[in-house]
Amino acid sequence: DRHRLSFHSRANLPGTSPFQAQLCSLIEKKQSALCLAADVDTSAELLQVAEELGDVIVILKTHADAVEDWSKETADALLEISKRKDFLIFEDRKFADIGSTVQKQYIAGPFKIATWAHLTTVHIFPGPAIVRALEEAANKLRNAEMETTNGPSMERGILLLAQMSSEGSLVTGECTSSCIEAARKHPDFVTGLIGQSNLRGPQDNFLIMTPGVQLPPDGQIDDSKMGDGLGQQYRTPRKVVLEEGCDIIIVGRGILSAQDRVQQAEKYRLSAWTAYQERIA
Ligand code: 6AU
Repeated sequence: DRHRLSFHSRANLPGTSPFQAQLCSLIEKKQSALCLAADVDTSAELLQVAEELGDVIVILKTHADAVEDWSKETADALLEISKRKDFLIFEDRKFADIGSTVQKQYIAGPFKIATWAHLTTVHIFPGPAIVRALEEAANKLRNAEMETTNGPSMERGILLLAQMSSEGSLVTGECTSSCIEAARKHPDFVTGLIGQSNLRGPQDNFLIMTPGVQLPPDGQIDDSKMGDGLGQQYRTPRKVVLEEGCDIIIVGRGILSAQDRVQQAEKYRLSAWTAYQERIA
């Protein structure tokens, strides 16, 4: 099964898309399968955590619509840091509308997500056309970039929400299997799934990215009852990477609420990396 293969081997498998391969290689290079959920309130804080933690992570996840002073300058500055520190930007937009509407929300509006985000999240419940619509929009943008500049400005892909970390989630069953089906049908655009377990079949190359991850407080081993009181449920990096076979951990408050964020991010990076090495050994 592919979750026993190294990211390096997976990058070189025949069915792996160029973007998936790039991400796998970046993970190997930085020895990090850590995505930071940069859930902060202002642009200044966002750019500060990007500078601070950029070396330790492979992906920085944003909620642009929760940043009170988001602007084009924020996006430009974040892109500059992402190039310098070598990480991808992931806007966690959770698109969930008809194709024509999500095209506009992706390309235009106040955020112009497609112009600065390498990855964004998408719900499958409006039906599979949502994937086709966003892929078409991304391709159009890519073609326009090819015509006006020397080449495309960035790789673009989506992550389908196949399972959620929150208690009582209805993203299960048919939703989960439709996401897997869409990922197989659009291997160049569906970079991965947001999930809580290894949803790959033996031939699948998409990545599994997993939120709801936290290390238990010092001295405490039992992680079975960790949550935030608002539905979020947490499991440890070791559990999701080694036991569940997930690829990338997504961590927000576990890192952001620490006194020393760099040291804490390093703890999460190492914990996930050690579990990954054990998994492929
Ligand atoms: O580590 P936390 O709990 O502080 O933050 C988790 C982050 C948040 C959520 O919006 C997001 O992960 N998230 C998602 C994503 C990434 O789409 C899906 C999910 O099922 N659960 C979840 O928490 O920014």
